[in-house]
Amino acid sequence: MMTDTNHRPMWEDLGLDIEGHDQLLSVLGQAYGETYLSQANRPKAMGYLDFVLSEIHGLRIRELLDARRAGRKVIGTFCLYVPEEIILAADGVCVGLCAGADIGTAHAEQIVPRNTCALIKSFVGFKLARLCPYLEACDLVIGETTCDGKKKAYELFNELTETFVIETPQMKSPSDRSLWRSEIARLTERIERLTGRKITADRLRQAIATVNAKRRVLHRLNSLRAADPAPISGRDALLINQVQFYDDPVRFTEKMNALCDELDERVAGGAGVTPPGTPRLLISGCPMAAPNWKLPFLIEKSGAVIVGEESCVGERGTRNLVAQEGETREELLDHIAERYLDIDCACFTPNAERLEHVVEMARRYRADGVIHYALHFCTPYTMEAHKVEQTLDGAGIPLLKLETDYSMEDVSQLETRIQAFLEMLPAERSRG
Ligand code: BJ8
Repeated sequence: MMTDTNHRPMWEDLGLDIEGHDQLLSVLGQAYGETYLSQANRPKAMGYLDFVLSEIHGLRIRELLDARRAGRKVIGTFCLYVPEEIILAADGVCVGLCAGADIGTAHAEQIVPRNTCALIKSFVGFKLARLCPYLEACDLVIGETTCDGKKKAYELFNELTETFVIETPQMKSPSDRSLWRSEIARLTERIERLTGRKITADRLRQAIATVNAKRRVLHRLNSLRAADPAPISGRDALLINQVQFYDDPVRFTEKMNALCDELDERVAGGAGVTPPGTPRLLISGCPMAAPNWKLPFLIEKSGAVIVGEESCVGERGTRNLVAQEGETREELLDHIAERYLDIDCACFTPNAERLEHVVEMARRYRADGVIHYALHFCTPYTMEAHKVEQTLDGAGIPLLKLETDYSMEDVSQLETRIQAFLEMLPAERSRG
């Protein structure tokens, strides 16, 4: 898996460290086998995801390079606040860059402090170690001033690859909204300059429709997961949410609709991926960027099923649609700005919407409990965990707070805590 030697000349042309990259692919292949291919009773349509993963550094990279040869630009992003619609409207290709492996950590720690979250170390490490073909295929990276770690890391990152940073506010007052709207205009202008394409109202409308369709299919998937028994594992749902960041959006939507057709049948027939009565959990917290599958694997291996993700790689990222009505490009950009500022990331203060969403999601997915997941040294999410705890406590929903990173050192400790949490969940579960 993932070792097709035909791709080697392409990786060499991209300047990858071939030996290190071979190692990465072999670690990934092994982790994928253990986490994904070992699952029983997977939906058949997950075969598409298996194929995508088997070509994660192969065919998709080839597509990106073909797009570049055809005159299109490839633009990398690291955060939900960067509107994909603006990139698509300029005929660009948007790639959500992964930051979920610790293979480049030693490189990263040469320029960022050790007490930086694993996600930041991961993207810095990938670049320094020349291991990510997506990064190397990008014409431009867009950063954002969300948390302090990211915004300072982008200053260093810009010395390695051109990084255009937009300012995300920290609050949502009228003056923050107008700052944000002007940043959307500045981003639009930068992308037009890079691509040489004018972003018209028609192109923007089409791009909005494309990304909304992708979000809608993920809403469809989410609502199917509310069924008991759940028709798909949390691991597979996470993979789908990860792949949506770099697959072609139209193809992805079509394939995921086919998957949902299959899940519809499962739900109608009362069939699940796990037996009825399996404890159902909601994950809430930091994003799980590919290939970070550690915690979902441990949770489901312990006998629970994950039924929802209150996460950027999950429902926080796809909850809201962009309004499609509007005659002019400026009106459509207004809608984009509004939609993106509604995202409830912990980098904002106050962030009451997120607390409401965690409770609402736990109820909608009939979760028996919530696992709050934060990366070590992530101040926004580790701090906000306390409010999540208070809120869930008030709602009578059990919570387990975990902090971890991408290393495997704490696996047995995490397993013990997850198992203890599952044991204390009420035996008679009241749902709905
Ligand atoms: S919208 S969550 S993707 S900023 S884990 S780097 S917050 S120290 S990733 Fe994020 Fe956008 Fe918000 Fe989502 Fe900083 Fe925390 Fe690290 Fe984080």
